[in-house]
Amino acid sequence: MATNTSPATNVPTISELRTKVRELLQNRETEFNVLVVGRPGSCKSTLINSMNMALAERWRELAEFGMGDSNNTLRLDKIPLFEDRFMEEKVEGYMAKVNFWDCAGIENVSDEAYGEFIGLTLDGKVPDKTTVFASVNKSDKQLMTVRELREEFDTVVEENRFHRLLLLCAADETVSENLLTLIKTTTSAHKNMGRNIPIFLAMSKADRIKDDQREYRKRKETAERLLNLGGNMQRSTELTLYHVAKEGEDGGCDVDVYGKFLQNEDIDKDLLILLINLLDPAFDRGLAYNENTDIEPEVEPEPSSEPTGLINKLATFWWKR
Ligand SMILES: Nc1nc2c(ncn2[C@@H]2O[C@H](COP(=O)(O)OP(=O)(O)OP(=O)(O)O)[C@@H](O)[C@H]2O)c(=O)[nH]1
Ligand SMILES: [Mg+2]
Repeated sequence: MATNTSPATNVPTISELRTKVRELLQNRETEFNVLVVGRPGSCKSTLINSMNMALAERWRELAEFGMGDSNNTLRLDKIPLFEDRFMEEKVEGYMAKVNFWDCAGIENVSDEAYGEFIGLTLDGKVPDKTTVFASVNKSDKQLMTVRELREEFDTVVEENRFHRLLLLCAADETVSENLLTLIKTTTSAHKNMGRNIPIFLAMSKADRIKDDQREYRKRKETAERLLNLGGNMQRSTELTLYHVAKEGEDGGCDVDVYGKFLQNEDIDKDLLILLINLLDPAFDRGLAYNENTDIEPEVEPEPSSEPTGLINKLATFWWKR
């Protein structure tokens, strides 16, 4: 009997990916919170709307996103996916307990006030709809101290604790080294009540990388090194999301007569794979409380098996069950 060795046959179809997401969600009992951070314009809000599209198969502007360069997100905004909050409708088969939190874009800063704010957010102490800059800045010239921030945000709301952090970097921009270093330190166990919150990296606007692949590779490697993700294909990816081409830009996604995006299977597949990786229970290990908060910041939860590439890893994971 012929054995099928073609790697292509191992690539799951979109409906298999959706089924896998459903399965992973059914196994989760509590809210699953993902904090989406990155510089202004790194596609945080677009990612949240696109993720909803990949599952709900309908375009909804759940997160306020910039069609021009306006519409910057200013707040920390909790966005439940698979739920249309305007029509109070849930997408059947999905548990409406996955929240992607849209955060205001943070410039390439190294100020500890920003690190502390993100840390307090990850601990579930910063309420939904908090205005980020007004909270971190005391005045035009002065940032809040760590102590002042801790006093301001001193109460944990259990369902607002975070399980993953997703960092976005625009593929066509210089890596924000200060910001990435700050985030890496902030998510480490010694900063978060002993919890070690797994970081995922996505290089956004991948469609813009055509002629300068080499430069792009270097940028991605820099980001992975700063976040200690080198070679971990399950936690580092690149994405093109639902967007309208800017003037002078090629491509862009198809829209209907009302200007709403039409489904794009390539975009949806990449997002579903990212979500499956985010939901992988192997990454929950770091979230247990660790009394020893002197734990080395470098100690990180790793996936259960050796990743061999995103699709392959997923396919292996997929067919094994
Ligand atoms: N070329 C390209 N542009 C994109 C893509 N995804 C989003 N954009 C555009 O990038 C711009 C910024 O997107 P947003 O999602 O608002 O970025 P953000 O990170 O939420 O920005 P802030 O809220 O200001 O921090 C918008 O004009 C999007 O249309 C993509 O995949 N490719
Ligand atoms: Mg935004």
